Amino acid sequence: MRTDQRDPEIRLSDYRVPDYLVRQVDLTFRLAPKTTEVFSRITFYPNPARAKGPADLILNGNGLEIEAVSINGSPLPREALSTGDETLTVAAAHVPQEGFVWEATNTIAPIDNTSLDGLYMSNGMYCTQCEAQGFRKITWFPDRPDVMATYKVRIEGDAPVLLSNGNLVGQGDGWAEWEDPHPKPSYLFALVAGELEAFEDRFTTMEGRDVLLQIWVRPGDLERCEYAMDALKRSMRWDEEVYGREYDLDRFMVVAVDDFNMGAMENKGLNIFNSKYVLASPETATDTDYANIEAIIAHEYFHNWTGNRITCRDWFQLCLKEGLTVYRDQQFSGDMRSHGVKRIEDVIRLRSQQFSEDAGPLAHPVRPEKYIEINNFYTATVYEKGAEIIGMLRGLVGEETWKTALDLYFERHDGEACTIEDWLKVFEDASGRDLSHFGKWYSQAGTPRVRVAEDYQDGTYRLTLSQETRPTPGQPNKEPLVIPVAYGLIGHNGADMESGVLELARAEETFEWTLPEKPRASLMRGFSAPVILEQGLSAAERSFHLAHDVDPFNRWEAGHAHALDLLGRMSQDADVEPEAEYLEALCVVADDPQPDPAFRALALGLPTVQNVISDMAANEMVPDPLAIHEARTRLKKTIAETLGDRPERMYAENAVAGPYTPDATAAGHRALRARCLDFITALDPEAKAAAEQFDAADNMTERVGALTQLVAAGRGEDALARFYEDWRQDRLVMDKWFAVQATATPPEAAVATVERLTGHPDFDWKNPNRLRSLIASFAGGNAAGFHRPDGSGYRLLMDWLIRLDPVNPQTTARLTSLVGNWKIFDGQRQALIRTELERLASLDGLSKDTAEMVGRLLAED
Ligand code: B3K
Ligand code: ZN
Repeated sequence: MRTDQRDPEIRLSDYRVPDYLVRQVDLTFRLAPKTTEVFSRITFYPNPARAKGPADLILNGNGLEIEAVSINGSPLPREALSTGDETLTVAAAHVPQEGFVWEATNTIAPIDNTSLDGLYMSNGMYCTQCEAQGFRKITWFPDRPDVMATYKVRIEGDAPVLLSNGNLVGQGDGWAEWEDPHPKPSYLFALVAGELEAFEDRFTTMEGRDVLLQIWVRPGDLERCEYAMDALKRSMRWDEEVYGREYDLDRFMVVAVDDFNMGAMENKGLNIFNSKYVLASPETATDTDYANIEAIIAHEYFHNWTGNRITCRDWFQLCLKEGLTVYRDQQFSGDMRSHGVKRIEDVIRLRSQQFSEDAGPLAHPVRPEKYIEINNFYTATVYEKGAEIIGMLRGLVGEETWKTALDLYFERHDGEACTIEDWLKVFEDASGRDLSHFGKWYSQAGTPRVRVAEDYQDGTYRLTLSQETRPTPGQPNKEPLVIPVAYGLIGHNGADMESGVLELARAEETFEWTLPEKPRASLMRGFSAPVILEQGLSAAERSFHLAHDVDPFNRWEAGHAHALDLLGRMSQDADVEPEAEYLEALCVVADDPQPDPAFRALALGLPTVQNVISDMAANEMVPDPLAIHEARTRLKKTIAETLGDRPERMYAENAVAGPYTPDATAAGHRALRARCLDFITALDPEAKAAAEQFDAADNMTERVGALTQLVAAGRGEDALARFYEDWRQDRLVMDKWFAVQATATPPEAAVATVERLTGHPDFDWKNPNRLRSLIASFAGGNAAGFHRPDGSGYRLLMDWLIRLDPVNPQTTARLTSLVGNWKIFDGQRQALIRTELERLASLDGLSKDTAEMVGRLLAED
C-alpha cells in the first residue's frame, strides 16, 4: 500500500511566492504518436517580491527525461541539477540572478498517455488537458498558476488541423503558429491536432470587434454543433450585458473530444470539451443534454474572465474561479430558462452531491488547507458550495454593492493570480462592511443545521433560530457562521404579512414582529443558504406550503421534505401510509394551471432512493436501500391511484406539437409528460404506455424516457435490442443504452446485468464516458441494486477501480467517492465496503490520486 509518506502533503500555509517569473514562453512541437519532440524557450526574470539573495530555479516535470537543457545558450552540467518529487532544481550558482533564457528539448509519447492528462491521443487526434498539473507532463516548467506568461507556439505535424491558444499568426503545409497575447498560467495551455472540421460563426462584441467562432469536431459531426454555437453566442452576449465583460481575442474555439476525464476545460481561446457537452441533435440528445450543453458552454466561456484573466494564486484558491463561474453559469441558465425551476434543480444537485460529501469522511472546506493530489479537490464542495457562498454574499451586500464590487474585482485584479482574501477585500471596500466572520464559510467544512422555535403571544411573534455544525475530519469544533435566512410570514389568507432576509450570525438569535395573527413561517426561501433547516413542520403545515407558498422553492421543498420523511418511515414500517393531506396537496399541484409544467414536474416528483438514504443518515437513522426502494414503489403507486385520471389527462394535454425544439417551454412539457408516464406505468405492469411512447417518439428525450420505464418494469428486452441496432455506431447514444440498464434494472437483477454488460464488445472501459455510463450510473444511480446485502455490487465497483487505476488514476480516484458515504450504512454493509476499500488500498503501485482518496475514506474519525 502506498503511504502518505511517499506522497508529500501540500499545505496552504506553506505558500511562498515564486523566485522567478516568466515573461515569454516559446514552444515548438514536432508531433508523432510515439515520439513527440518538445522544444521550449522560456524567458525568466527574478520576482521583485521574492526574498533577497540568490535563489535556486525550481521547475516541474512529471515522467520527463532530462535531455538537452541550457541557460543562456550554455548547456547545464549534471551537477547543477537535482531532482525531487516532480521537480528539477537548478542550483542558484548556475542561475543568472538578473534573468535568463532557459531552453530544453524533451520527447513524450502521447499515444502511451492513457491518463488523459498532459498531451494524449483520442481517436487519432492529439489533445491536451493541463489543469491542474498536466503541463509538467509536456515540458519542464514552473507549473503553478501564479506564474503567468505570454505564449508563442509552433506545431509541426501531419494532421490537417493544428490548433493552440490565442490568435493564428501563420500556417503552411504541415505547420501552424499561434500567439496568445494574454499572460496565462500553464494550466490554460492547449494544443489540438487532427482531422477535424469546423462549424463556424461570427460574433460582434459590444465594442464592435469581429470574432471568429469555431467548433471543431470529427468529420460527420458538423450537423450536431448548432445548439452549442447558439449557446456560445448567447453566453458571449450575456456576459457583456450582465457583467460588462467582452471577449478579447480574434477567435474563440471549442474542440469536441471523445476521451476526456471531465466535462470541459477553459483553455484560453481553445476550450476543449467532452463531446457529450457539445454535440446534440433531437434524435441523439435529451433535454437534459441540451441544458447541460448550454450550461457548460457558458461556464467555460465565462471562465475567460473569472479564471483566465483573473486566475488563482495557488490551487487552494480553486473556488475563487470555480465557485464564481458556477454562480455565473447558474444565473445565465436561470435567465435563459426559469429561475424557480433552475434553483430547485441546483439545490437537488447540491444536496445530493455536496451535502453528502460534507456528511462523510471526504468533507473539506470550500478552500481546503492541504492536499496530496489537487485533482481530488475538484469537488461539489469547491464548485457548488463555492457558488452558494457567492449567492449569499450577493444577498448580504445587496444589488448595488454587488455590481460595484464585481466591477472593482475586474478592474483591480485583471491579469493577476488572486486569493479569496483579494475577493473578499473587494466586497469589504465596496460595502464598508467587515466580512471576516462571513469569510469562515470558506474555511469551515460541514453543513450547518438551523433549528427553529416559534412563539406567539399578545400580538408578538418571536422566531428563535439556532445553528450548529457537526464535526468533520480535522475540524472537531465548529463556530457559528453568518447565515442569511430569507423569509416570509404568511397570514391565514395565504398572503405575506412580512418578508425579508434575517442574518443569523450567532449560535442562537431571536427575531420579533408585531402581528395580528400567528403566521406560518416560510423560511430559507429560494434556499438562501446551504444549510439543513429543522423546522419540525407537520404534514398539514407542509401540505399548506406545497399548495400555497408564493416562493416556488419552498413550495417544492415542502412536498419534497415531506416525501423524504415519509419514505424514511415507510422503509422502516410497512404499515405506514401516506397522509391524506399530502396526497390532496399533490392533487392541488397537479390541478394548478399557474406554475409552469417544469415546476409541476418537479413538485410531483419523488426523491430518489439516494436522496432518502442521505436524509435518513442526516437524521441518525440507518438506511436500508432495498426497503427504501420498495417504499418508493409503494408510494408512487398510492400517489398514482390518488391522482386518478390526471396523469393520463396531463400526459395528453402536454404533448408538444410540431418538430422537436430544445427550448425550456417544450422541455418542461416533456418533463411533465415523463412524470405522468411514471405514474401511469406504476399502475400498469405491462408498461403499455411506455411501449407506445417508445415506438412513437421522434426525439431522444421521449425515446430514452420510455426505455427507462420499460427496463424498470422488466419489459425492456425488445426495446433495448432495437435501440442497440439503431444506435450502435453512435458513442454518445450508446452511453445512454448502458446507463439506462445500469440505473433502471430492478435491484435483484442489477449486479448480474451490469456484470454481463461489462463483457459487451461495446464496453470500452478506457473511455471515461463509457465507464461512467455503466459503472458510475450503477453505483450512483441504482442504490438498491448497488447496496445488495451480499456485497456483490461493492465487489463489482472495486474490481473496475482496481483495473482502471494504472490506466487512468484521475478518473479512478474520482469514482471512489461513489462509496464516500459508506459509514452511514449498517455494520454488515460497512464491513463489506471496508474490505473492498482495503483491497484497493493494498494494490501494488496504487496511484497517488487513488491512495489519497482511499486514505481519507478509511481514516479513523
Ligand atoms: N477547470 C476545469 C476542470 C479541471 C479539472 C482538472 N482535474 C473545468 C471547469 O471547471 O470548467
Ligand atoms: Zn470551471
